[in-house]
Amino acid sequence: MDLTVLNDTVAGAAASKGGCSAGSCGSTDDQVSQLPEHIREKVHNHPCYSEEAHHYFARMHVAVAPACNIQCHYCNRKYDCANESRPGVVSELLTPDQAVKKTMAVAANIPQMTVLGIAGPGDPLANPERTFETFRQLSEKAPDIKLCVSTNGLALPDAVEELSKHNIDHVTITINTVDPEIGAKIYPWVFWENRRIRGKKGARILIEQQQKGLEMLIEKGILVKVNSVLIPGVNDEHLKEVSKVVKSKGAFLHNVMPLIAEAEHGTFYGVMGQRSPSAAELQDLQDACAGDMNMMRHCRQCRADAVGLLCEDRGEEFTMDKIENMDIDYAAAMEMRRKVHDGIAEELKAKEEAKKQNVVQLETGKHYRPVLMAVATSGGGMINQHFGHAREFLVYEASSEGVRFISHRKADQYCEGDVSCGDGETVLQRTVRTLEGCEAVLCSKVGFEPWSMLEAAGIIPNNDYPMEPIEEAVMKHYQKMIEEGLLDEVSDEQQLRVGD
Ligand code: CLF
Ligand code: SF4
Repeated sequence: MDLTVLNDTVAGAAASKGGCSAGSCGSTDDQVSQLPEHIREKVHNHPCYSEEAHHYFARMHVAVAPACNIQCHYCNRKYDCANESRPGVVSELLTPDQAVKKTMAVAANIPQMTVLGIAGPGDPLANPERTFETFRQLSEKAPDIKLCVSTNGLALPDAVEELSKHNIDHVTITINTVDPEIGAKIYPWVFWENRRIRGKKGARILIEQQQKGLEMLIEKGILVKVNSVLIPGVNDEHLKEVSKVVKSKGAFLHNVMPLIAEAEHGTFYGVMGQRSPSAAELQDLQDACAGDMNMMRHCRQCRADAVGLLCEDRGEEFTMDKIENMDIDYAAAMEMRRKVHDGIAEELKAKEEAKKQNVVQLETGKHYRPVLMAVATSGGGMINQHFGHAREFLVYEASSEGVRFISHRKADQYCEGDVSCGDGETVLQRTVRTLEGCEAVLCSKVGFEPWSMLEAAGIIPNNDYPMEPIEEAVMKHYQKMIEEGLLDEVSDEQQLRVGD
């Protein structure tokens, strides 16, 4: 048992509680706190279903499902299912027994791990024996872990009854279209009733099964998240319609993910030169869909054997050879897990209270243009990472309406050496380019060289808010920019909420 994990977590919780008590900003991300109690109870510690939870709680995947029953043009079957993972990643395939052992080992060593998902490497429901055997054993042996599954939906209607028996209250369906014409451009075939069915006919079957499965899950009271892959020129305009349809049927959250199409992955789209969307195109579409639906913006397109917080992957620590040598006392681990979860719950409650109490108006009462800021964090909802250590930056928008999370942007660790990326660009140059559009980057520390390069690119580095809650720091910095006369006034009517 790794006691340092618990100590770090509890210490982190206490530290951030102290920081939080000073107040919070006008966060606009109140999706979870505004939910009905019964749904809130289900999502409060699910890192994918709650943006807030993803700073504190971890998930893990077990790769038990190798087969698939459809073909997507963005998938190469040598790799993990690209409906929920980055293409080009290969996971260690496990038997159900190995998967259960691995889950117990991770739960004992990472008490923040609350969710076990099956998301590949193929389609979990095209491998029902392996998937359900894993769920059956885990619902008996580790009842405190939430079970979650992600599917393309073709076999979903036949699996709903079995899913409902295993305490699974979260299902993700990847729905890229509700129109068979568009479907035929994404899915060359589906394998249905022992035959390969191509084109529009196959796409129609898939769409009908997805919609039927969605309705059946809602009927059973199971929470449904819909994933959609944004494919420019194929389903980009159409995804607004998809959002409307799935919301009307009761889906709770929509996760629009960018297509990743690289020729070296050997996918149809990659080879044909189909382009991926830009960060701005993705954000525009997410904003357009947000009028109809709760949008997920913090998805990391995890691998089918991912372990840890969404922003990290600790899979290397839990390979089967390492697990075989671990001595796991699950009863003791359960006790520790409970303590850690209680500590996090207390911290989140304190944060929520502070948010309610510290809504302050700016003296000026004026309205300024929104600003994008990047943040370096290693979790816990704090500004707690050195610029050079960041493997990703979270991007927030500050405006008169408050602070909202926009997206994450991947980076390489500059501190490992500013070597060339192979295309004449250094790691640091590439990181600065990744932050395009942001006007500030908040981190716990930043070195001289990146400081100058960021400034030259019009991105102001800042290390004034170490160990402060992210949203509070972003709003403070926005206020500072206003005071320094850096922002244009948009109107004098709106008020700005700000924490102290
Ligand atoms: Fe896994 Fe998916 Fe469950 Fe989450 S992932 S099965 S819902 S526990 Fe989450 Fe990863 Fe995005 Fe998936 S960040 S790829 S949405
Ligand atoms: Fe690949 Fe997943 Fe599509 Fe199957 S459902 S073809 S594994 S991306």
